[in-house]
Amino acid sequence: MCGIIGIVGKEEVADRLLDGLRRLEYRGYDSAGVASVHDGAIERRRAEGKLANLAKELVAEPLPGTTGIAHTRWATHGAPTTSNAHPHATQEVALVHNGIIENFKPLREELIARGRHFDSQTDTEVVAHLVSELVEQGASPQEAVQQVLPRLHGAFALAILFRRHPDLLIGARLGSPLVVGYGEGETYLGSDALALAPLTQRIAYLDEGDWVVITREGAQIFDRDNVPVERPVTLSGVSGAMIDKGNHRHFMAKEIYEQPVVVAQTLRSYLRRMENQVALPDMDFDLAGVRRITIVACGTSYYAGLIAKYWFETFARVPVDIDVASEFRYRDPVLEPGGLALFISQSGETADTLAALRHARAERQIIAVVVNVPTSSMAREADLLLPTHAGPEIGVASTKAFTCQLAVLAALAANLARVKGRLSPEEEAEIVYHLSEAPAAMNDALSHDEEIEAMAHLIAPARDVLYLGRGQDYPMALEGALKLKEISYIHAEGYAAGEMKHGPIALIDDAVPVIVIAPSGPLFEKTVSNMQEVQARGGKVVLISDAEGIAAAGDGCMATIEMPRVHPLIVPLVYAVPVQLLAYHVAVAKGTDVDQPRNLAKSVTVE
Ligand code: HGA
Repeated sequence: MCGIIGIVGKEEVADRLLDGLRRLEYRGYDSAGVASVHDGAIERRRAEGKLANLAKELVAEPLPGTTGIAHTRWATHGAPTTSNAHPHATQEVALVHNGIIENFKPLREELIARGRHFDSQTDTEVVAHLVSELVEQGASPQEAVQQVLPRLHGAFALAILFRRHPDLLIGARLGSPLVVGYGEGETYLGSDALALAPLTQRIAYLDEGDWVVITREGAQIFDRDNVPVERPVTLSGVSGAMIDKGNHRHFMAKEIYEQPVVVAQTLRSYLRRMENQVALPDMDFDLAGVRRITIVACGTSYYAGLIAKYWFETFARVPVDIDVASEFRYRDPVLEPGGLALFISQSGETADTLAALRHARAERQIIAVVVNVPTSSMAREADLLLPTHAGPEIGVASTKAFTCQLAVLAALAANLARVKGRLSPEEEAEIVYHLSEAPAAMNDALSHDEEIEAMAHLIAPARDVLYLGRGQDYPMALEGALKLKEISYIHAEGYAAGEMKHGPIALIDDAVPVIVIAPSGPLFEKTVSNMQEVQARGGKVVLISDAEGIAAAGDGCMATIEMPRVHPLIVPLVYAVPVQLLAYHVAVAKGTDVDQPRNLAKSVTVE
């Protein structure tokens, strides 16, 4: 969601700000804008829609200046128009914001009553006016920001530019992420280290409530009580090279294809092949003492959690509660002190999940996180950090992060089972063996890409699509429906196969394709019975199964997709591939914007 970058530089900054926005565009593409101070005045360029529009604007009217801020927007308050695009500015200040100012209405009314005029419908603009008012009354930038921050409720990462202080920016964060980058005679602000990668690798992560004054010479950081503090400077290790699509048409396709490699990479840190054991990073709590697990996540990560619930319960016999993060803390969950709360997020910044994590911390839970960004807020606040090694995921629809999360969760479940005395060395060796087989089986799944592409026209015209699965294939059905919705805009629902007769079967007719996920195994026949109930009502089925399953139940299906026969533990890793490819090819057939689907953005840093 909204990406921020700011530079106090030695040289002109417009091109570098634009380059930074290119790295942040996955976070939002409703509009983009830049501002700088030049010749004693604030200058701005803003454009609705994708970054390319701003780039054109900057060619038509270049933006001079060596200090500047920039923003790519995912709108929360106010339509995605140019007037609502950041930076928001008065004559004295310009600022960019990621987050939501929840009390913006009373603040806006108060400011209007004092005669201030608003140009946008955003929540953000109040901050510009509050800071500007004080500066106009003679406050220094530091004094103004210090007085305004406590008045803001909600979440923010801010970068603020001052007309009369062309060599300084102020940043602040509460809830939303913000980093400081240290260059040679230049200093930067950014939503993440990736945005700053070509400029510097030397990064300090601001803590909750911190604010910072940056100049060319460096940064002075203050905590929420305005006490000067030091935050460690780390080397980000993020590549400065622009992430590209390789030979693929879309990032999503590239990321689907990367899965065998990144899953193998992830598994390497969790499996000791020689010892036939799973291995977790060191932890300073007693995993064997965990009696209950609470999993909290959003979207695709939540479905990874739902699959893991089956594993934790089956292998370790530990009961699992699971909830979407946006509901979790508002239902006042009963959490016994000492329980393990497990949070799953690609970015590690998902606002709902982060808020849930802090709630669980306050309820004295042990905090474990599965994240793809090991420097993220969640990673820094965890007792146990379980990183995935998927590499940057740029496609808005999550693919490789999901399968890497599954790999880590499988290892965690096996480890828990071992320390609980529920897994013999032979059983553990078997798990290690099957997990190690997953990348090759995923490669095999990818080899069906062309067949899946060829059947996309069967799904593309549909208005509604159902996905069915049982057991751990049920969350996969949910994930399949989510993928299709996200990128093809076709309404899709995932259902537990056996639940369909309790309602959704009423939807079945020959215009509603039904995707059935049914690998051979103990649940196969039951799922196939549900599939036949669909077919008996004229429903058109696409069956995803292995050769044996297709031989047994493929007749009468509109299409079949054959997967390799694999151990149940790795079925979700393997079956994720056809589910993703099907959504991808349907979206391509429909001509939608696969990597930047409408209304969505990645790294959801607002609640
Ligand atoms: N509330 C601001 C910023 C939006 C944001 O951070 N989205 O992730 C706006 O609507 O412009």
